[in-house]
Amino acid sequence: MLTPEQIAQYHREGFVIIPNFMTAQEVAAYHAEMDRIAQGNTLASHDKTRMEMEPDQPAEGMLIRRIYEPCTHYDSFRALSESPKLLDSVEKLVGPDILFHYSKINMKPPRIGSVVEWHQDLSYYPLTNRDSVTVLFYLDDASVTNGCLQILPRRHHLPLLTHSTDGFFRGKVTESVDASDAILIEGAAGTVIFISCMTPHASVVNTSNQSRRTLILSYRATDAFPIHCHIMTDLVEKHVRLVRGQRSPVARFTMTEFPIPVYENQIASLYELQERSRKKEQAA
Ligand SMILES: O=C(O)CCC(=O)C(=O)O
Repeated sequence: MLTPEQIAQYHREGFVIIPNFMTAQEVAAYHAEMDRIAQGNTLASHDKTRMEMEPDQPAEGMLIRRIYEPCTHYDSFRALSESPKLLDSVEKLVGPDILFHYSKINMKPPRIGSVVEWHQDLSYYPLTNRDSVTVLFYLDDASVTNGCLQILPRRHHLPLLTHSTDGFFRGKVTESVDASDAILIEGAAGTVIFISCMTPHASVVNTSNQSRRTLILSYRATDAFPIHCHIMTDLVEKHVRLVRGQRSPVARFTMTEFPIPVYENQIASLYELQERSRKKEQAA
């Protein structure tokens, strides 16, 4: 359960860090589950509906970049998404009526783990209001060398930064970012970080020999309705479920306008979108 000071920090800074949210035993159980999920998948042959592989490895390489929607597909992660301990904290941030929105595991394997450039989560999933929180668990000790999270504090009340060029969504902030006050969040496995959906965040490549896995869940108030953005909304919304309180008969609007993410080609993951954007910038 978050303390009043932690809740105040979230609203003031746009994030709050809680060490030791998970026990070492819980972390170990999630490691075993991830090993089970990963088994038998290679770059050449993997279940594309369940995971994305690191692209820079041999065909028989087994390094996974992202596991999709663990809280939909696997019981232990689903149980976490509905656990009273976690929902009690989420309730303090978005109110008593809560929808589970989506989940993912970013694997950032040793020596290869991909970069994540600055972005704000709401740019991907526009909603009628900002009562949406990203819950990021460190499942490994995270440091500067294995690509811990970086955050820009106190930006969450400002308008959305630009994430498009030439009218197309690039999956990352495309205007120049003043990162002089960026906070690098090192932390032990079991730490959780609650992040406003409007807080810009990023992480660098993993240059170490240690993996850096993050489990990310997103929740929103039931009166934060999705603004329909083509097939992307349908794909994500099928994972949405009521986890506490009541569904809302009204949508609450707190913004008068919001940019729609328009994809240049087919829908792509954050990694692919950002990679394409970097290639485009290099070619220009
Ligand atoms: O795992 C990370 O480093 C953060 C990733 C992230 O922000 C995302 O997947 O939206």
